[in-house]
Amino acid sequence: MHTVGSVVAVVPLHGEGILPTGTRADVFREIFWVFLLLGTLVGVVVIVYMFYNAYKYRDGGARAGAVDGRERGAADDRPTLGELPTGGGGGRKLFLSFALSTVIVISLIAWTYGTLLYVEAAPTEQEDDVLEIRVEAYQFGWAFTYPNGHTADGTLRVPQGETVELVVTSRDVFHNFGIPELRVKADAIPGQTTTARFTPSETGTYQANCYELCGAGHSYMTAEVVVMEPDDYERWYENTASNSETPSNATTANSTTANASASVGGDR
Ligand SMILES: [Cu+2]
Repeated sequence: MHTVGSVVAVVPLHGEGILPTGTRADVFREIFWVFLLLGTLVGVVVIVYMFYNAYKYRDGGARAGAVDGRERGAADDRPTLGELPTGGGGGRKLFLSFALSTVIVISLIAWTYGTLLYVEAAPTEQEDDVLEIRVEAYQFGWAFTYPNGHTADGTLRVPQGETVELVVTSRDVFHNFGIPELRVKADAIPGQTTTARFTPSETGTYQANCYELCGAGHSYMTAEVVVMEPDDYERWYENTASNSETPSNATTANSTTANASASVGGDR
């Protein structure tokens, strides 16, 4: 049983640095906040500066006198009609804004890239500690196969706090398995497998969707993801042996789960 804390502990390199730590969900949350805060900051600076200039160079009603250039008063640096504004300061402002933008953009690229390298990095846990579940997409649903051969259609059960590795593939066309709340997403491609790891930190029921337009039933192609207390999960798992769960409403479920069992047998 591994907690989020132990995952962080084995990655000391990122412990005190600027790169995020924790599960995928934590990392993506941090990226989201950094981009939101920086974007808001830049937006506020640009908009405040725009209003400042709009106010500073507002029409004071002295337009008629400004035509001959002699009565321009306080706003002496105001461009006249037809004159291109220089920006003032001998290009200093232009240089400063370019330099600042470059620094911000390059740091963001470097930081995001480093962060994604961390997310995509080789697993930090031993293979034995990972619960591997095979996910098979079909038009239009999901079949999950557990290490003991148990197959469930439409419901994925995982224990809280344990690292789960999804091995995702498809029986027919391209699909994409995603659980937005857990920040998990993986392509489901026929003839290939894609893996995705996650460590659910809270129990609850989440929804998985298909994220690759795959036909008329695409928008109904959902699955339930139940994150259970580890003890509850163990108890449930003990009883699964190799019998299969079938959804109550789908008429095609029997044939599809039969296919799942057959293909799993062949693959292993
Ligand atoms: Cu699909």
